[in-house]
Amino acid sequence: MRIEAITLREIRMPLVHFFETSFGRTTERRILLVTVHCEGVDGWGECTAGEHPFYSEESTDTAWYVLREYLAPAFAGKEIESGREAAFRMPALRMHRMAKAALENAVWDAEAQVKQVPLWKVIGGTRKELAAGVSIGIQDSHGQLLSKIATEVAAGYQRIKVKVKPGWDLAVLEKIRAQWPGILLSCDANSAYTLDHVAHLREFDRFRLLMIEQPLWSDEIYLHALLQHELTTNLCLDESILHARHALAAIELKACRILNVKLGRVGGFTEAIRVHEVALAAEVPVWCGGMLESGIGRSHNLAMSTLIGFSLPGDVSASARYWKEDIIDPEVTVSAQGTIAVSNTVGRGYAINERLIERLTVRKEIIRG
Ligand code: OSB
Ligand code: MG
Repeated sequence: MRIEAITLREIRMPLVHFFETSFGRTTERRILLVTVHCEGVDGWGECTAGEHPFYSEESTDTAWYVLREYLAPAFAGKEIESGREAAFRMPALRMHRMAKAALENAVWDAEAQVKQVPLWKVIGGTRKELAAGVSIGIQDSHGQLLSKIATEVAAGYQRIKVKVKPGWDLAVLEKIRAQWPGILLSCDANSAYTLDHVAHLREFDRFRLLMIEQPLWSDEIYLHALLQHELTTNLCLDESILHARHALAAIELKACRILNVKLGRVGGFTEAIRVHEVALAAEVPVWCGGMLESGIGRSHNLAMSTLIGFSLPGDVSASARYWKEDIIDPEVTVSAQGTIAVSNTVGRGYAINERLIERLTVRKEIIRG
């Protein structure tokens, strides 16, 4: 298929409720969307970079720059057959994986549409029903957090994850466990701790957590192995895993027993599939992480979660938890059992609400071949 043009656009979407991690609070998303216009089909991708370079070095603006100056010009006007080929033909610039993923994933979407099959089948997925979990940010008070958890448990979500940091951890987990002794519970520190906290982190063991996600530095694997050795609770790495070689290193060093896979963080479907294969071979369970995506990124996450190794509930939950109105139709919904049914429709499985996208757009640029 020939890519005739590529549209970059930024949309603004206010969150229904703010989302706070150990690195800051988000109230409104600035989301970069990529559309590849091929003969007769439009493939869509979402860049998962944040508004500020806090989770990783990328931001909405750095991704815009890299896509406009380097990535889109390398593909506009070119012949390309598949998402996998897009990964191999990506310009040799370092890092900027979220920018690359937005473009590569748009090509995967276009490929699925041209082949007239669901995207999840193109990537080799098999799951038909996905287990959904939620990630709940740091709140203004313990009471506010407990009431949010009550809402999500009542909605049926199969795993609750809470954000933690020094000063918002042991007392919070204590209260959660007192109220819900049996739920599948985990926490995510987004690198808020150091090795000075080993004794402190050992106290987490009594809460029977499924995992502690990314307690230490975002660029560290080896020291997570030292920490894992000191804890009974499973560690899970998020920020530290940028590609399949990192996944292999983390598994061989026993730096974690669970892996979080994010399409943007690893640079797109091609590398995410490789990470999944490394984990599967080592029998390390993986799950799909979230980056407060709009429905477009969310539908890509659902496709990825159909791969067989995604055996734990992910951070992919209902559109309505984030948005007053999502940009896809239908929106993503979750059953009372906390599951998401996989769509059998061609492509990503959710139509694009172009009128709403147009209304939310604050800048747009078309790169032609
Ligand atoms: O670490 O998983 C994370 C959101 C922004 C940046 C990093 C993370 C998160 C989440 C949100 O936990 C998951 C979601 O999309 O609900
Ligand atoms: Mg995380």
